[in-house]
Amino acid sequence: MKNAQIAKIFYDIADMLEIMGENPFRIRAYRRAAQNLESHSKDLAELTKEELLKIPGVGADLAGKVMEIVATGTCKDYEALKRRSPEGIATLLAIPGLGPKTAKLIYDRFKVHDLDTLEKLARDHRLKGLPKIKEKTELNILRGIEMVKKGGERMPLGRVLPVANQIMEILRKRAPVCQMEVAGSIRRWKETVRDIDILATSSEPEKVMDAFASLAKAREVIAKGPTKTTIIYDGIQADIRVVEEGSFGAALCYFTGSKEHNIRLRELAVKKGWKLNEYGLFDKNNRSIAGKTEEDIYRAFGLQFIPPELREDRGEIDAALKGQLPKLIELSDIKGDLHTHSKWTDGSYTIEQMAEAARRLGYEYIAMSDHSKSLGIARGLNEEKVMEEMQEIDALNKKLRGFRILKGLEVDIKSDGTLDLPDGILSKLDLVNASIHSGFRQSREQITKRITSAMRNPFVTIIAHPTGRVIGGREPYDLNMEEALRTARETGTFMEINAYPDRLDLNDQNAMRAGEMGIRIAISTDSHLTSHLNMMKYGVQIARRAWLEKKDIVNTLGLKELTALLKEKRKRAVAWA
Ligand code: DGT
Ligand code: CA
Ligand code: ZN
Repeated sequence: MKNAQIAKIFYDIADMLEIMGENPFRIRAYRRAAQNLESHSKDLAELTKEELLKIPGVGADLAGKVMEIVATGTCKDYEALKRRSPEGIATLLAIPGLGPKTAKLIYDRFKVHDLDTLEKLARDHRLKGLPKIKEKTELNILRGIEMVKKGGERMPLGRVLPVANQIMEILRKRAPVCQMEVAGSIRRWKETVRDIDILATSSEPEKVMDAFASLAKAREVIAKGPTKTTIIYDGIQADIRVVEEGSFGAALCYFTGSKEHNIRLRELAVKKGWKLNEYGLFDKNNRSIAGKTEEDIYRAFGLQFIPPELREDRGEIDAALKGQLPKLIELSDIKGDLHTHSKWTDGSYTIEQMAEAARRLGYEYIAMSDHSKSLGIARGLNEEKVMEEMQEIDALNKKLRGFRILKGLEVDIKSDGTLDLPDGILSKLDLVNASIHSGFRQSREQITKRITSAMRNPFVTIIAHPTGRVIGGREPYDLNMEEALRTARETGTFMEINAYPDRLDLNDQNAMRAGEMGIRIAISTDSHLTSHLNMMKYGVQIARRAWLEKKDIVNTLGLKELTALLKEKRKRAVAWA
């Protein structure tokens, strides 16, 4: 448990006491203790009762509560207060910018206990009549409500990562930062993220805090201290911490997480009689063993360096102890993109423009994979149009040297499980992505049957976005993944990791399972714009989180090896047809 979480309970207690009109001295005592607990330099969870009692404002009663919270995550008095408080008042108190006094006023007058009603009251200017509430207060309340509504949501990594990079770019220019890295779930490339955690070293931490708090897009400064500041930036909560140079590696390790990985590391430390925290790795005499770099820390444990993407407690520590971590695929291993769209259907660029953009990325090939006819909204292609597009590709390929446009298609797997275009056409192409764009609500049996029958077609090379999910948009359809993967293995069909940040489909866990089963994977961007080709990195990172290596990914092959591989399934098809 972090100090801030413990302090928050004390702040909450103070707020509730205030709402109930309790003794102001008691309320102030809780607030003062909360402040000192929050800003305490050591982990409260690690302190003895004697050490707790040395913290200003913490007497025997509060020290006992801290220990209770550390042990159980809460304390009895807090739970009792919550039960005694008017229902829903906690919801009001959670709104930034709405203090307990105002919350109580509003509550007493309107008996509101949900955000929507309060929002309506504020919009209709019905709060304004209350003592001390002005139009500005109403605006603050509205902004606070918006933040609460957003705050609970996890956002796609693709939305947050560019923001984190932007913040760091500005700070590197404007603030005296020395080292700086993003930590937390972003550094682990988790598909969704709650907030931005930045770590830095600096000889002038306060200047860094000032620069961070005064970023132009910092709409709200939630907390600002000498070495830690929290803001809302572009609708996203962002924290920065400045740590000592000698602790940077330890802090980076701690704040990168995951929490579960940290717990496993700490267990290793305890076994050796050491102590690991965000300040460093220490022996039993409290002498520092490591802390400056993460590499030093993992080395001290006799572990291989564990890349952040693997730190999810999925067996990485045991593997690292044995020296058996995978040699993870890297973006630079990728030699081409196998799922892209052009103006022939719903893309915005010509084939030539897409090919040029791929070439600029250093690729050897790109597959055009426009939609088939049943996808009306994408102006899907019928047989004739497919053949016309292929002629254009042939012509372009004649002009190109050292680069090849592969002839592909994204064929729709229709609701009845048949493919949208006949084998006669599919067999003329270099590769076929097959995917589902309709009938998402079918039963598990039907969906699974659709996917596996598509796999049994010898000309279907890859199943694209195999679960159909859109992060924050659409749940995956009900596919029996194990059965699909077994059929992929049996038929020699590849599975896609769709790198588009709203999809990331297969996700890391499914991709990991596919890798374990020896199924080959294509990492593709599904680009509809030339700039989308740059999304490849998100797919590669999913593959890394899935423990995949270069050999698992088909588009790490050079053009010659890839074209040979693409023919294999067709040849083998005779055997299992
Ligand atoms: P998020 O923010 O939900 O997307 O995921 P994280 O992993 O970024 O989580 P966050 O921001 O709450 O905390 C950042 C890291 O700090 C987390 O990955 C591990 C570390 N951490 C946070 N709380 C604890 C804790 O109670 N115990 C341990 N061992 N580590 C923690
Ligand atoms: Ca985080
Ligand atoms: Zn597509």
